[in-house]
Amino acid sequence: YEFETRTIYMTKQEIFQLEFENHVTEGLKAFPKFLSSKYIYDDRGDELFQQIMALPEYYLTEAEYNIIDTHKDNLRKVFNTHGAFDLIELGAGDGKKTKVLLKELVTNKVDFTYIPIDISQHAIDDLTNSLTTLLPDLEVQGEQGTYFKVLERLATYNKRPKVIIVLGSNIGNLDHPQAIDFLIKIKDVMSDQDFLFMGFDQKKDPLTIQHAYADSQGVTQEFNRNLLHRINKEMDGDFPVNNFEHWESYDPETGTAKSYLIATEPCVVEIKKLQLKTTFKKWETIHCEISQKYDDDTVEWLANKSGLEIEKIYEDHQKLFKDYLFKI
Ligand code: AVI
Repeated sequence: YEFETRTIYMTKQEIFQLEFENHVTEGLKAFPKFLSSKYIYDDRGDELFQQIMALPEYYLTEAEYNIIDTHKDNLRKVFNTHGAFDLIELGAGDGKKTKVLLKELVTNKVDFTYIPIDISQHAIDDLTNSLTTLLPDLEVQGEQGTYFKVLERLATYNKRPKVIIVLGSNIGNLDHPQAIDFLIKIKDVMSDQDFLFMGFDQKKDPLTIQHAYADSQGVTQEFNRNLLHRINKEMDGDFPVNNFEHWESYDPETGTAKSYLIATEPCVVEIKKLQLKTTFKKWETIHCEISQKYDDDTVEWLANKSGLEIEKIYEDHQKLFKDYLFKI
C-alpha cells in the first residue's frame, strides 16, 4: 500500500472557527443543550459587552473602577516592590480601568512596560493607539495570541519581575475545575518576585445579581442571542433568533448565576455547514454561561488548589467586588 501524507496548515482564526463548529455540534446534540458564551464575542458581541458594562444594573465595572481608583497609590507601591517590572494584562478590553492604573504609574515615573495580551490584534491596536495619545510616555508592547502561549514566551525571554492583571471577574465564566486549571497555568509562569492581581465578583443580595444579568433594556438578551446570530451567519443556520428568550437564574447557595436561551415556540433548526438538524420543544433550554460569584473562603480554596497565596484583598466602597493580590 502507498500512503500519502499531507501537512495541512491552518491559521489561528481557522482553528478557532473549527473549534466553534465542533462545539456547536456537541452542544446542540447534547441533552440538555448547551453553547459556550466564549463564542459570543465577535465584533457585535464585543460591542454588546461594552454596552453591558455601561448599564446601570451591571455594577461590576464601576465597582472595580472604584477599587483601582481608591487604591492606585498603594497598588503602585506594591507593584514596584522589586523595582522595574512588566505589567502584563490578560485581555486588552477598552482599558478604562487599566488606564487609571497606567496614569498613576506613568505620572510617578515608575519604570515598567505595559504588555496587554489579546487574541484580537484589532483590540490591541485600538488600545495602543488610544494610549499613545493619552500617555505618550508609556512604554506599550501589545502581544497578540492566546494568553498562555504568550505568557510562556514572555516568561522565557523577559527576566524582569511580572505583575499579571486580570480584571473584570472573567474567571467567573469558568467552573471551579476550569478556574483552577486557569490559575495553575498562570502560577506556572510566575517566579517568587511576581504578582497576580485578579478581579472576583462577590456574593451579595441575589436581586442585585439577578438584575445585573437580566437588565431592563434587554442588552444581555441580545448579547446571548448573538451566539445564535453567529451560527446563522457563519454556519448557514436558520435559528429563529427572536423565538429564544434570555433567562437568568442565580443560586445564592453555590454563588452561580446561569444564563439560558429558552425556545418560546417548538422549532426545527438546520445548520447546513454542520449537516445538523436539531429540534426544540417549547420551553427547551440552551445553557450559555455561568458567572460565578465568590467569597473569601472560595477564593482561598481556589488559591490553595492552584499553588497561589493571597497576599492582599482590595474591596470597593459598596462592598460588591474584590480584587485579590496573589503570589506563589
Ligand atoms: C465577561 N464576563 C465577566 C461577563 C460576566 O459578568 O460574566 C459576561 C457577561 N455576561 C452577561 N453579562 C456580562
